[in-house]
Amino acid sequence: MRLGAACAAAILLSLVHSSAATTSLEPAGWDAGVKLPEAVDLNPDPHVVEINLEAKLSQVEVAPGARVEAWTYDGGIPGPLIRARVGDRLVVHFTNRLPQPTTVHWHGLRIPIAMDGVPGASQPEVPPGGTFTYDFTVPDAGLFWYHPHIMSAAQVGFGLYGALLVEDPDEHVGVGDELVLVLSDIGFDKKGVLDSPTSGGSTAMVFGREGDYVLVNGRVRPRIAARSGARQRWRIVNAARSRYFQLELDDTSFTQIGGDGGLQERPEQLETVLLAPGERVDAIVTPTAAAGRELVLRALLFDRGYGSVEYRQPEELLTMAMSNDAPVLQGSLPKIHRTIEPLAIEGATPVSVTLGLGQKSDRAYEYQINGVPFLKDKPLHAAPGETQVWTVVNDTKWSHPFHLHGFFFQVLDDRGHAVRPLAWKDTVNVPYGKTARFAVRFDDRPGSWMFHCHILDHADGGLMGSVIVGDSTATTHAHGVAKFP
Ligand SMILES: [Cu+2]
Repeated sequence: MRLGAACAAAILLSLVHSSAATTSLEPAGWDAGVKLPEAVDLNPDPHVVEINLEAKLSQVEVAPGARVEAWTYDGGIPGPLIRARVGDRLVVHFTNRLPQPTTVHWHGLRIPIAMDGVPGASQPEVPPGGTFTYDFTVPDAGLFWYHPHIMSAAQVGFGLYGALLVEDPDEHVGVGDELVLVLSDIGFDKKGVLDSPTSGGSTAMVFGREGDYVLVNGRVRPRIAARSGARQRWRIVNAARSRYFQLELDDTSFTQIGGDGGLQERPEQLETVLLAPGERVDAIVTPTAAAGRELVLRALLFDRGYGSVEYRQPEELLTMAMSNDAPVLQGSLPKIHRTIEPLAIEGATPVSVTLGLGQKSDRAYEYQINGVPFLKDKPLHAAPGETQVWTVVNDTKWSHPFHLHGFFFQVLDDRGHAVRPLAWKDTVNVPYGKTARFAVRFDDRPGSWMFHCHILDHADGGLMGSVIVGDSTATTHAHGVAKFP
């Protein structure tokens, strides 16, 4: 009998937990100001997400009266939220209706090189009017994102980016209210004409161009509602071409539970969270304030080098209006834990990458890796199964978010130990004048994989290279549609 009662209690407890994890505590329509359109799954198979995606020019209003002829996926900034479950097959029928060639890169996904969206290494460019089918299995849970990998600074700056949320049904975070927040910026004039991607010339390239309109899910300072004491899970991606976001929410801390590659080892309580371009943050916030009060999410000044703090002010990103609903008193969060083993780095191959800035001519600069732009004709190499420790030295006066395609890594501290809480990353900020280290284990996905600064002006300005995994002749060219295994 006692056993039976214990069982019943356990079942009841799990019901309470699961309902807490799926039921909204927020007022109706609380997230309407930031809700992203979602891609429509055309495939009835529950394990296949099959969508159409179209890149095209479209009129977009980012603030009342502020309209721009932007470059969009499916007509909006950002593009549609693609939602899948870990292990699903994702099929994307992509059509290019832009006046330029483009591709789609799936940032952070550990997928075959033929699906990585890099012209020359993965697939041919998709010309205007052309199509390409991306078809792969999503191997990891987390928030990822998609964007072009041709003239990236221009095309991303014009509005081409969207979020891909890969959910894990077995993940028990215990929060039913969730936002996906895509942070970005865009620049255009009073006539709604986009800023030239080369405005400001070489000097602007060296800094990294930022747009005047700072956007949350494509809008200038949108509003959401919130109920005091109710938890919200924020899945955030920085999709800006250059801008950093150091976030602070009035009177509210962040419980960061994950980042680029899904949940981290354990939660971490933070007053601010930093997202360099390309990075993601998964955090729980619990605003507690009187009805009618407005809490502001702002980007604090963040020093990423000369020009980033001088004559600038913090930027207000989002307003959270506290509702009249009775405050919620919630118990403690469920224990959020993910077992991540530190990569064994004894005997790992050391790899040195130095980021520098050189001068091509009197007034033209170029970024360099190990002394040459684009690591000209000198790709790095790795064998499947090989573990490498990369040391990335930033020998410039600007910070660089360093991104590796196709593989996760673990950031190491000065003594070579993995930074706690352990987390999988694909992008790490290398502050100016500083050095970052990470350990990466290459698995058996041969090909030529890019690494580059995710300030896309810097990438286009020379901070880009590749690592060839496996036999270099296995590098794929002009692949067309890859067959699903
Ligand atoms: Cu950079």
